[in-house]
Amino acid sequence: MKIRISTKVSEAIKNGDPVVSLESTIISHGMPYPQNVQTALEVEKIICDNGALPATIAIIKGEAVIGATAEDIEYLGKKGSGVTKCGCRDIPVVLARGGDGATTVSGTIILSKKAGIDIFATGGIGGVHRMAFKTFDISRDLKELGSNNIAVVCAGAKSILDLNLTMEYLETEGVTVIGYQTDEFPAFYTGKSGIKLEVRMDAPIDVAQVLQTKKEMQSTVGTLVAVPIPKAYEMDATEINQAIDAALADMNVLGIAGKKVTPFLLDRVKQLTGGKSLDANIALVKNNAKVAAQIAVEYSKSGKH
Ligand code: PSU
Ligand code: MN
Repeated sequence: MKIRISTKVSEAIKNGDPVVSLESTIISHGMPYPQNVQTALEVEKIICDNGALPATIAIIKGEAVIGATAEDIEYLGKKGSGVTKCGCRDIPVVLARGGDGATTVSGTIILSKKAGIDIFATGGIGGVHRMAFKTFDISRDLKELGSNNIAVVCAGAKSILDLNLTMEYLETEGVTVIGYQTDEFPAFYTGKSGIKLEVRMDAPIDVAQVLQTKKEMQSTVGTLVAVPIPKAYEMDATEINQAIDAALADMNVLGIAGKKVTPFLLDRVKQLTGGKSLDANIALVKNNAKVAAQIAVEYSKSGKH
């Protein structure tokens, strides 16, 4: 297996300095070019401005990259869905073939842990799909969160999924779910899902203490830090839910299945909301990056005591 860890990132990991990893499917399959590249670079800058080091993760020409360069990000963003969407099962195939891959949440968790990174920021995680009792469509993201001690900072999950079943699955997997400055599991485009959370934390240091405790326990299970989209960017719940229902109906008519489901729904929702969902998406990813960097700074301090 070929792996390229940027010098800065490997130094920071060795020293226990704050590092935040980032996924790349959001670049290739989650947003259109050039907003995808622009957002990815801005997100990295936000992490730096908040005192941590970003490490975007991807596979480029058969090499697992931990800490993609600006050129790598431009390359992935331009190729878009021409890059293989890499979850857990796809990584070895793309590496062995010398191909290009964009890592999903599950893929990014695996490569983050391989490099020794404990905190990862993204937009939304995959989950249990609606009608999963018939389709069996449950994202690998949940299994990977359940088997790696990593903190994933996200804006909850989209209601293209069944959020109640997703929460049940996270409980089965033993994933600690923390509402960051919220009592409710956020629904990505909106802060509210109606699903109450047991654990709420309001400061980065409180989350960092949980992560430090899990490290000391040698836990092998992940943590989900759910951060609501900033109020100013929240979408109208009725509008977004109508778009999601229409996208799901289109998916059923077209018979979309397997790994194409999530990218199809994301793209359809974007079309149906006239691009409004993209603005919300960009705003929440940036906010998650900031929160993840702040948590990483506190986590690093607690590790050096
Ligand atoms: N949800 C989003 N945006 C995304 C994804 C999910 O709101 O970009 C991407 C992430 O990379 C996630 C993946 O890990 O889709 C989940 O795909 P699947 O449902 O096929 O497991
Ligand atoms: Mn799936």
